[in-house]
Amino acid sequence: MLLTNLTAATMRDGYGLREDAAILIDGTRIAWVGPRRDAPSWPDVVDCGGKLATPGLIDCHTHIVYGGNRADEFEKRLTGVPYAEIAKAGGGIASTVRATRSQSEDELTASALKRLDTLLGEGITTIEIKSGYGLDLDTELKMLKVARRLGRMRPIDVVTSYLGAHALPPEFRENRTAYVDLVCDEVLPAVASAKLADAVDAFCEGIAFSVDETRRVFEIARAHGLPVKLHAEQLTNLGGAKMAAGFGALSVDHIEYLDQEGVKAVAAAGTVAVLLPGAFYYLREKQLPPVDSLREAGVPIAVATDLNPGSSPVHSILTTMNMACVLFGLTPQEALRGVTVNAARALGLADRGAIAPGLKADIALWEVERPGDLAYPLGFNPLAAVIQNGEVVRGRLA
Ligand code: DI6
Ligand code: FE
Repeated sequence: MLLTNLTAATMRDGYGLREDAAILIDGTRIAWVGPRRDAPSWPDVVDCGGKLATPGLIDCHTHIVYGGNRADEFEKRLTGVPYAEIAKAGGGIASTVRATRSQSEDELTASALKRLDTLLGEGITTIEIKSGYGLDLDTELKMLKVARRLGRMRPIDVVTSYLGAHALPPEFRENRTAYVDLVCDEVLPAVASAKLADAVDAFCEGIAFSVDETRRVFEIARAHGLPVKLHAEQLTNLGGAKMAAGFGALSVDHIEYLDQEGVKAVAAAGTVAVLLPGAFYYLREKQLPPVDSLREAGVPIAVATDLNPGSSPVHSILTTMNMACVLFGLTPQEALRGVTVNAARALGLADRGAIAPGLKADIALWEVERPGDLAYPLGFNPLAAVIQNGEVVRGRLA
């Protein structure tokens, strides 16, 4: 089909704005984009009524598969108990682990679908989903199977990450090394041979895993041909991002405490910096990520919801874009690049994230005048329609 009478934010360069444009979709791919008057003639023409077209949005960091509820911890934190202290006392991630282990695949699927449907309502066409609330072989496999299944149940591409090194499970409290052994010798190889993960992630932090422990996991990931990414420098500066860059990591995520040396390493490796303002907001953090240094070093910046039951129960990519602007000082253009072209790069996906010939026909149409309108209001959703894989899966184009 030929979409005409639209403004296209192609994201090729800045917004890559094309006014009075047309987009030709042939099968599952974009075949052509340019000025309406130069459009090739095509039998199936749709007048889009002046809407804004962007690439389908990409949420490149989420934990939407989980059991249980941690609203009680929110209440505790607001009486002054810190996140790290709740975690040490057996709450936090460990509490979600207990609930996730006790639920069936069907139960986990049902609750995750509600979260996914909320995100889909804001034009997301690709989502990354992590494991990491199982921490044993069966539950990690269960979470990843649920994630894959979600991708078959809705018009969305799901990319999965195995996050075995997320927290130390209670049964290994006295023996950290034995848990890292389990991840390296048993679970990661099983996940890899079942082809359930597209990447390997870890949480490198004082309350989680050290740089040396994380490196062990990454070496096994590399041996299985899986790319790595890292939750790094969220609460302290351990140097995890630099180590991850040494493995050519796809992304380093959070990075509020990343120092200049870390920025240099990440820039040299071509690793994407994924900013997660939802966790910063909920944990009422003060340390800002080094946005100016990342810009100066030319590090691509992505933005994601980090949707999870504890530190970021954020079910909105548009709100997250706004938070990235208000809290971290990104421009609306950087925020939109952060959920399109740079988010695609953070997932290692070269076939999407922009509107250009040859790329996947994943497009969101918005009832807005200009792309800056997407990151500006809070709680207002101007989504008009979504095309995924060349098919209209939501709303109306005209
Ligand atoms: N960092 C995060 O943002 C999530 N995991 C992580 O390592 C939060 C996990 C949680 O609190 O449940
Ligand atoms: Fe996370």
